[in-house]
Amino acid sequence: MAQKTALITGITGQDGAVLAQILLEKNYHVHGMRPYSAVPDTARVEGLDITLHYGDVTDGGAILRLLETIKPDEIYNLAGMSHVHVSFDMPELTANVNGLGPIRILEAMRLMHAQKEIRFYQASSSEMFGRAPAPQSEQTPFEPCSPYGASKLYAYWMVRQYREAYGLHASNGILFNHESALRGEEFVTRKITKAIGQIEAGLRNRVSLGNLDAKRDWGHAHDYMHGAWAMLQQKTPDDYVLATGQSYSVRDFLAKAFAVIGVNIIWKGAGLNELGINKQTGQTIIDIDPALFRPTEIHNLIGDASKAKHLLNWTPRHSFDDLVTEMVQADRIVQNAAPMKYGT
Ligand code: G4F
Repeated sequence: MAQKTALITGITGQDGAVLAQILLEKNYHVHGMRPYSAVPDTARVEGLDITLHYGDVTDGGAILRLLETIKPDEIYNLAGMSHVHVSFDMPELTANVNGLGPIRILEAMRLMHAQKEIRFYQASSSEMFGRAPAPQSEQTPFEPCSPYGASKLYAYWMVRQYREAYGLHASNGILFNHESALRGEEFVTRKITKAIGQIEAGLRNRVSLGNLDAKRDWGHAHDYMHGAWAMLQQKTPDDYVLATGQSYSVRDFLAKAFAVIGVNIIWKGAGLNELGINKQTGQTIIDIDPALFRPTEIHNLIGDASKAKHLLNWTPRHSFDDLVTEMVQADRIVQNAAPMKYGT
């Protein structure tokens, strides 16, 4: 079979790096688009046999030139302003990058459609469900409650629009939270596992967090990027939820993660005065910072991935326990000899 060419936008992030590894294993020629950054941002893809290009989803001309040059078979749009809390501070930028960015790619594809059929994957998000009651599936009406969720929802509908109006092979992957040792440190799971490694090594005393009772359906990035690839192998484009079907609170994640290094937590106090105490030593290891609460919050996400299971034969391989253990172990300073990797 001829070697396929893929373009990944947002290649320097967790998902981009994981997907690049999966595609290389499948013998793809992998191109990555990354925005200019004054500080080094390619650590996650260091050593991979890929071609990097400067480009940005806010620059339509750059995208069109790139597509004309590399003529990809598949495009995975993983570029985005991905931090939900930050989207409240930068709603316009969030709309431009997350909402309009995919349209710039779809427009370029539309211009090239006569020359070449390109398949397109859009990183849609469970954040689009917002306040909709769990469990959430492709049939659940969306009710976003953040600028991030609203921006992703606009892009979701535009992907469907281009699919229906112009016959583009464009699919939405509605992915619930997915994590790994490559997760950015600004997201709660990695923030916790990184802090645990530092607390264990005596480099800090505690970690400050926001809402401990929010529940998320946390899966492993490797499983989810494999699902993204599977979506583009289908003859017909479509929209799919990827999720584990189980949800845990931030508090549950903390308990499991600290248990990996043998620490049990006792909770004392309530609300903003709540503290997590190390049962063995009596030291405070968790406190609450009101600045980390969001103006509006999703309380519970649980995905129903039956459609992906049925049509893509997709099923998550990693359990919640596997995920938490892998992330904590990767961030241990005391006993961690292995370099960061996403797991298998
Ligand atoms: O890790 P988070 O920041 O992820 P969030 O907001 O669920 O979004 C992630 O998943 C989405 C898929 O549903 C993606 F679309 C999105 O790009 C991103 O990858 O926060 C998870 C929960 C929230 O309820 C938050 O309020 O953790 C709570 N939380 C509590 N303390 C915290 C903190 N979140 C962060 N980031 N930092 C804290 O200190």
